[in-house]
Parts: sequence; structure tokens; C-alpha cells
Amino acid sequence: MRIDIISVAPNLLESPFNHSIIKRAQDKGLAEIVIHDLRKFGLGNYKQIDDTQFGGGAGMVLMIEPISNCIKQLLAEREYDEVIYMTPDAKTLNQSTANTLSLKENILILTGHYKGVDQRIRDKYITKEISIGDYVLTGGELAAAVLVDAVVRLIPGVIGDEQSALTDSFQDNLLSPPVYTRPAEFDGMKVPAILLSGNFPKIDDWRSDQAYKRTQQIRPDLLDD
Ligand code: 6GU
Repeated sequence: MRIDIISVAPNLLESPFNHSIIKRAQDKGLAEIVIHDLRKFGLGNYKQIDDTQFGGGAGMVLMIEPISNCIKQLLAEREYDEVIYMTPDAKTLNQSTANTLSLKENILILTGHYKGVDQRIRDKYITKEISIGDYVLTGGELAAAVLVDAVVRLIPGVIGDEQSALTDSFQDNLLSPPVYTRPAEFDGMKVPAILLSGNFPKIDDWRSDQAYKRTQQIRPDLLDD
């Protein structure tokens, strides 16, 4: 999978992708992540990328021309399965969206800043808008990093133990059951006996039951459908 990200703060995006599983995915050639600095497409001597809004109001808007020029240059090189705009005024990211995106070949992500981008960019180029939750960040970069992490780890071959992505929280709309490792007893606290029993069908049942109970207690909304 190739992921291009257009950003006004590219330095915010370098570190999150250079560690652990996401770095290994790139080293293995399973994911290629390329960051594009919108400032390079800025207008005039000052490389202007934002301006005040028509109709008045506080906050700057990212201008249509630099973004349009950047997107056109990228579209000349490859087709994108999705052109995604990261913005708080969108549907929130969930595991189902991450699963779908992990199967795509090329995706382009545009990250907003300030009051966002000129609406005409959204109307013309954006095929999907994604928020990562009901709160406001200073820019879309951290949200894009969250999206890329959630998607790249699902690309086949990225996580060594295939089973582990399949049994994540949310993969079947349930939270994960509790997990334990050695020692079996610490400061008088014991690991549930069922997990030491070796009875794997029973262990599966216990885990499903725990996952359901945990979901009912913490996120009953997930059980609604
Ligand atoms: Cl995608 N961007 C910003 N700026 N804030 C957010 C967000 C995105 N998702 C949640 N909050």
C-alpha cells in the first residue's frame, strides 16, 4: 500500500512512522508512506498557504490553489482509491473503516489546519472525510498518524502473529477480554484458574463471556446493533 500525506506540519508526521510495527511494515515493503509539505506549493515570496475567510469570522482557511496544485501533481503520478480529508466535522474512524482502507492500493490523506480547507477542495477531490473523535486537535497530522497506524497494522503480513490482529478489541465490535502472564500468583493476586486449565474450548468460552461483560459495562453502545 502507498500512502501519501499532504501536511502543513510535516515534521509532526516523521517520528510516528519510524518506530516499531509501522517502521517494519515499510522496511518489508508492505507500506510506503510519503509526506508532502504543503508549504512547498505556497504562493509568492512568502509561500502563502492560508488566508482570511470570505464573509468574515475568526481563523484562517487553507487556500485552494496550493492544495490543488499539490493534489494535481500527485494525481499525475498515480490514481488513488481514496482521497481522505482529516477533519473533526466528519464521521468518526472505527475498526470497520480501518479494515476497508487496509485493502486499498493507494490512498491520499489531506490534513487540515486552522479553520480547515476551502470547501471547493472538499467538493472536487475528497472521497472520504474522517474524524478520530469528538474533540478538536490543533491540526489533522496527529489524526492522520492515528489513521495510518490503525490501517497499516491490518495490512496482511504486517503483524507477525496473524491471530493477534483478528482478536483485537473492536474486531467483532467487542472489547478485549482481560489477559495475564507469569507469574500465576503475585502478592496474593491469582490468575483465573480457567486460564491454567489447558481446556481450550472452555478458555475460548470464558474469553467470549468476559469480552461481552466488559463491553456491556464500559461500551454498551457497541452492543446496540
Ligand atoms: Cl481529523 N482533525 C482535527 N483538527 N481535530 C480532530 C480530528 C481531526 N479528529 C478529531 N479531532
